[in-house]
Amino acid sequence: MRFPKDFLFGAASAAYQVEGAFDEDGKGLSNWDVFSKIEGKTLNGTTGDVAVDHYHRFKEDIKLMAEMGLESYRFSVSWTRIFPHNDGKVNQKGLDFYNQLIDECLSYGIVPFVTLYHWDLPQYLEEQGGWCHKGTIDAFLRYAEVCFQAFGDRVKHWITFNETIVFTRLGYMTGAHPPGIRQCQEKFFQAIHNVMVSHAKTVLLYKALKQYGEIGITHVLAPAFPADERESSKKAAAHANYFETAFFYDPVLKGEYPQYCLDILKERKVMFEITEEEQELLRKAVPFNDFMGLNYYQPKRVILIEGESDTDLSRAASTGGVGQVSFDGVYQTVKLDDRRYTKWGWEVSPEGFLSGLQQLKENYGDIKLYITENGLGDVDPVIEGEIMDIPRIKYIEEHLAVVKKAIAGGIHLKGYFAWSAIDLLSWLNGYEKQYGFIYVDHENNLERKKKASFYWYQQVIASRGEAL
Ligand code: BGP
Repeated sequence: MRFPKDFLFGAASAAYQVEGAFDEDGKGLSNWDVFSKIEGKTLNGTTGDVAVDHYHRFKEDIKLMAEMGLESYRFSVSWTRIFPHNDGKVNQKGLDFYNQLIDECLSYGIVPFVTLYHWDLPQYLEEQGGWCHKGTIDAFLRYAEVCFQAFGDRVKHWITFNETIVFTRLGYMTGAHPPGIRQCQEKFFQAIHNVMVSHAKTVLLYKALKQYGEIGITHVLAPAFPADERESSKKAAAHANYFETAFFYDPVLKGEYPQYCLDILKERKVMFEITEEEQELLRKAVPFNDFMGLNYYQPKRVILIEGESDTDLSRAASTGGVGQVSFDGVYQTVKLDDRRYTKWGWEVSPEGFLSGLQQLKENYGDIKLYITENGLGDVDPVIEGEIMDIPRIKYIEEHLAVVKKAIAGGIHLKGYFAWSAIDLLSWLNGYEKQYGFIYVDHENNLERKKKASFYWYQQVIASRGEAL
């Protein structure tokens, strides 16, 4: 079987991780511009000030993507290029940059798939309370509207938010991301809810503008499985699936939060504020969500924590490796002897991917899906000057085979975006953890080089995945 004609083979990036030019052409400071400069926050103090300089080299990068045969490029807009300061004024140079980027993609027939929010919040909004502050919802809406008006004639695929669970959990529970707050369940849930309201309002706004494109949100897909046969582990997995999946998917696809979670939050006195009007809004937006974006890297193998939980996470655990303790200290992820793991302790599990997709179909029906991220973070071997990222080829091959199987099994999957198009900054792991098809030489003026996976993906796209 070949992948259907209208299936998009893509690759992704995010503004802070690739662009650099953090203070050029009128750009304001984001929370990440500020946070990454606080000692000890990122690996060896790495920042995205220059990143891989995509801001200046996007033409070269898009040309390479076109050569690879990429059908769609998922990138995000940096909010502070558009609204640099807290004065409501739009920065024309910021719009110009994205207009050029979009036009460059289109000149090669590459479909731009645009994320509005991939974690770089304007610092002035962070200082006012960030996602816990209702004012951020209005600011986001205004920003989204300006993007729709400026780019919507050419951009027909929009993602509102990337991985709400990650930036809120790391922002308010583990403190590993801005605003660096630890163990604050009230703020964590309030922030999630405010993001869900922003998403619903943005979807309704987009539909009211009648631009006839599609809009959705990207969530993490990380199905939880009991790590062993114990009843307590089964309970842990069920609890994890409620709080890490249903709590995020339900408000978008059902218009309400799972009652199981609400009861627990009320009992623990960490219930967030939700008005009647907001509740209504979530419900109203449900039928207007055109798709769900899914970022899949790994499943979770969980056990219940007995006794006191150690919530002081190691860097590996706080960046997704095994050993993560849940936000409420009820369960934790564990490493299993018979599984494969990456150098960063992320499990490699195409089977988990397939079960996750099947569970989604069972719980939410026949929704349109895009895999908006999937890939292998590795230290790529360089052999005689060639970047031989064979483990990445294997990883993507196995996961694309799952996508094919899922489509054959009736799952409505319309595209796959590998993370990432080009090597880029890993939020907390610096430039060491590579994901791209295109290598960036940090020792040599950020020169670009095609990896083995580049030629492999080129072949996959050209043959529409026939051999997978
Ligand atoms: C996702 C993010 C991406 C990317 C990826 C890999 O959660 O949406 O922006 O960073 O994970 O993560 P990491 O760089 O930590 O390996």
